Formats: sequence, C-alpha cells, structure tokens
Amino acid sequence: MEQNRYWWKECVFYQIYPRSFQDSNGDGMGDLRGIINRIDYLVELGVGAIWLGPVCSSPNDDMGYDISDYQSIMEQFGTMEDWEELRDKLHENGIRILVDLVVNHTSDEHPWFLEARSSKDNPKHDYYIWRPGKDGKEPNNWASFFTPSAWQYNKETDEYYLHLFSIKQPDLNWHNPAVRKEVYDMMAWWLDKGADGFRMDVINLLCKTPGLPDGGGKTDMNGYVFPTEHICDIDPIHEYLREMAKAVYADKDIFTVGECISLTTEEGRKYTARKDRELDAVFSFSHIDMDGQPEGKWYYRPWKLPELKGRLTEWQHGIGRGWLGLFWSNQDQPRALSRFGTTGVYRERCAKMLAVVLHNLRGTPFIYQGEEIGMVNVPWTSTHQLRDVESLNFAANCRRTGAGEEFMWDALRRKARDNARTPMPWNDGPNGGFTTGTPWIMLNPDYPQINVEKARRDPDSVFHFYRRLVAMRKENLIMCYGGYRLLWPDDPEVFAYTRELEGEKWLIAANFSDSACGREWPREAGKPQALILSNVDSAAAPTEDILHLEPYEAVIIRCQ
Ligand code: TEU
Repeated sequence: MEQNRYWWKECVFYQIYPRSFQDSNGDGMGDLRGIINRIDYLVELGVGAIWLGPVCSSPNDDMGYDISDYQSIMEQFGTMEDWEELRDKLHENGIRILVDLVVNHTSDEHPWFLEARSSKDNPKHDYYIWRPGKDGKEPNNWASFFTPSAWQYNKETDEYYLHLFSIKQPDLNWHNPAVRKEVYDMMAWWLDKGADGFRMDVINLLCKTPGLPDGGGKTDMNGYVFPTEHICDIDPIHEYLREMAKAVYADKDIFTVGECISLTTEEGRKYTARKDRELDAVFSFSHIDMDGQPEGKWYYRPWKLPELKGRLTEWQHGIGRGWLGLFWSNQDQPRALSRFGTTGVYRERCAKMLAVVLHNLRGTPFIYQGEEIGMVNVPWTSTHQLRDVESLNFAANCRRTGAGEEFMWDALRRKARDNARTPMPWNDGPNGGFTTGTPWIMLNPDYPQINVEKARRDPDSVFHFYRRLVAMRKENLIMCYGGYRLLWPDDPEVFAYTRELEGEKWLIAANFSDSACGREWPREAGKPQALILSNVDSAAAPTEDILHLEPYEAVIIRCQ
C-alpha cells in the first residue's frame, strides 16, 4: 500500500469560477454569498475540496488575475467576513478550500506598482522588471500571452516594464528577496485564516533567463516571439519554491498545486517528487496543448486518440513519485465535451465517458464547474458577447492584421476562454437562476436544456453519474494509488488502461467513437470478474472473449 497517503490524493476537487457560479445580490456577478447558498450542491456532488478562483481586490482587467490587494476581498464578491463564513461552512461540511495564488504578477493598480513606477529611486521600483528601450523600441522581441509585446513603456521613469500577460499585469521581480518575503508573509496570513492550500497561478514562470535575451522561436502575427525557452522553469525557480515551502507550509497538512506552462515530466518530477518539498502536485498542459500549433492555441491542430492517450500516459509514468492534478477543463479552456468529445446525440453519454477516463487516472481529479452537467462551448456570434481580455485582444489582432473573420470565429468558438466562463445554469428560469440582474456575460443559449435542476431531477443525468464516480473514490483506494498501464496504444477508437493495487486489478475502457466496437478481451487485464460501472444501462456482464463497447461507452471492470 502506498506509504504516502494524503487527503488531497483521495478526494475530488471542484473548481469554482466565482464570478459565474451564483449571484446573490442581483448585480449580475457571482459572489461569495452565492457560493455559500450553493454549498448543499457541493455536498450532494460529494467533492472533498474546492479551488476557489481569485476573489481578492482587483480592477478585473483579467477577471481577478490582476490583484491590487492580496488581503482584501473584491467588493463585487463580498467581504472578508463572507469568505470566513464560506470557509467555516465548507469545513463544517467536510470540504476544504484552496486559495488561487497569483504572484507571478500583480495588478498595475497594486500600491507596490504605483510606487515602483513613480521613480527609479523608489524603494519598490525593484519589485518589478524594468529595462530601457532599445533604439526607440521594446527591450526585446518577447510576445505576451495577451498582447503583441510583453513590454509597456512607463513615461515617469523612461523605461519599459515586463508583463507576460496584460498591460495591467506587471511581472514581479522574484530575484528581489523583499518581494519573496512579501509573498510568503501573505501566504502564511491566508493559511492562518484557515485556507487549506493554494492553486499557484503560472508558478513555473516566476524566473526569466538572466539578461532577458530575445526569443528564438517563430514570429507571430504581430511580429513578436513568444519566449517559452526564457520563462518556463528557469532556475533558481526550484530554490525559490523550496524557500517558499520552508517559510510557509513545509510542516503543514495543506495542499499546493502548480499551474505549469509547457512543463516537461522531468521538471514536473523536480517540482513534486523530491525530498525537499516544493509543490505537492502540478497541472500538466500536455493534453491541452495537443490541439494547438507552435504559433499558439488559436491555430487549431487536428488530433487523433492515440496522441491523447500517449500524452496522458507520458505523464502517468513521467510524474514518477510526484503527483498530478487531473483536469479536462478550467477557466482558461474550452468545454471538455466540445474539445475532446461530442456535443450531439451522445453528449450526455460522452460526458460520463470523459469522467470515467479522467477519474480513473492516477492523480487528483478536478471537476470544473458545469462539467458535471455536460456543458458545451457557446456558438458566439459577436465579439460584443466576449469579455475575456485574451479573446478581445485576439479578435482585435485578427482584424488589424487581416487574419480573416472565418479564421477568427473558428478559433474563438473552439478556444475562447469565455466558453468556460458563462454562468452556471441552475434552472430554466430567467438567467438560469444565476442572477436576478443582468449577467456580466451571456448564458449559454442551451441553458433551458442543460441546467442543474434538470440534472438533479434525472437519475440518469451526467450529474448523478459524477456523484457515483466521486463516491467510488472514497471506497476504492485503487483509484487513488493503483499502478497505471496503457493497453492498445495505437487503437484509434478505444482508450483502455488498467489500474492495479495489492492484487486488485481494474480495466477501464472507453470508446471515443460514435460507432459500437468490439475488441478481443485483453489478456493483460487478466480475467473479467465483474462490471463495476458503465455509462450505458444495457451494458452486459463482461466475458473473456469480446469486450463490446457501445458508442461513447466507458466501463470499469474488476479483473483477476
Ligand atoms: O493562465 C496562464 C495561462 O497560460 C493561460 O493564459 C492559458 O495558457 C491561456 O489563457 C490559454 O488560453 C493563468 C490563469 O489560469 C489565467 O486565467 C490568467 O489569465 C493567467 O494565468 C494570468 O494570471
């Protein structure tokens, strides 16, 4: 049996995007009181913890990922007392709470930056990353995630500051010990408040290549180069994370999971598998990056199932003694069904299939709000419907560079982060029961058909299937600690793998196609003993000759 048993390996997390979960005061935006009013939903789903998206004070240029005060609550979300009440009520119900830690950058309205930009002599100036222009241009050729250049000119000091994200998100200078101490003190403050850990935003970007040299990759539509090789996993990142752990949580039973861009398995093991604690888990984006070109996510790259299986399997083995946060979607990604499955007649069955595949991998599953009722992407028709700075800047870039409306709309409908940010549809009433006001972003027009109330009423819904899966994890440690082995790596339709723990063996098999299929029973799985779960009611007991799978059917079979 695994020696290292932890609560965060044995429970399922639920990610809440607070501005779109539940509004309680009719201002059209979700808030903390709204979440408090929906704790019964989380209890019914059976999750053991939530990742709460950023709720600290922010001007909302990047929907809260631009923080202007790390120790106060954004007014639209409520008060610190609301946060404390949410914490208490979650804890009373056996649910833990992760804080979203965003410390690669602050808002440009953070007091630190207001001081820093005022003068080169200001003590806070070195909290950020400044460089003089070069021949009247930016200091180097770096593109940002959201804007053409990663540099913004600052008139007061006649120099540029670095922002890997929006202009209003200046990068912190992590080489400054004063910055690191400010962050560690703030983290300790949140733990003292009862937070059970942190989801760490772009945590592997904290350090950049000394000298900030030009990127060597492909030039993008704006003439800049995304500097992956100069911002991902650059030392002394591991030294700083060991310092952070030692200063804040080394001896605490809390959980830290790092969002790591363009991560390799080697780096993933360094972050999560070494003696000196850094992070407890990482989110790898290998399966997410699969459908984008080197030029970036907006350039769609078709994929086949063997590649998806290969990428997930690379991490199942590659993380070694480390740990993974498992996910199909989050606030930055399109809806899982639209990306990895189907939204047609088999939508609900496919949602259950994707859940079986993810929840039986080795790692901690994260359910992104709405995934558990089978939500899908939005058929956007106007850029006025969009709210995300990344989407809006992309649309502006397309129109400025003449990239073409067809390309732009195909890309937005596939990949806009707004797809994941439409309000939770609680019922088929006005605004889906999300708000009595005007929602900050439109609901998905399909909310009369896809909503929580309908799902709760239907015993065969995606929601109740998720509840069964989440409950299974509490009863079956093989789902948490079992060894993983991929079967049939080249099979174009079926994703099959085994999990094994102390003599118990499960076969998980999923048909990613809209046609029924049969496969010779895999000897590697041993002999079928019993069907534990299927997303198809008519599923027959497994026999040792043919494994039959209906379209989008997923099964869990106990074997011996
Ligand atoms: O995302 C980092 C990140 O790389 C994302 O921007 C993602 O790659 C891209 O949006 C894909 O479309 C984190 C947060 O999850 C995101 O919401 C923030 O916008 C970003 O950092 C800046 O804090």
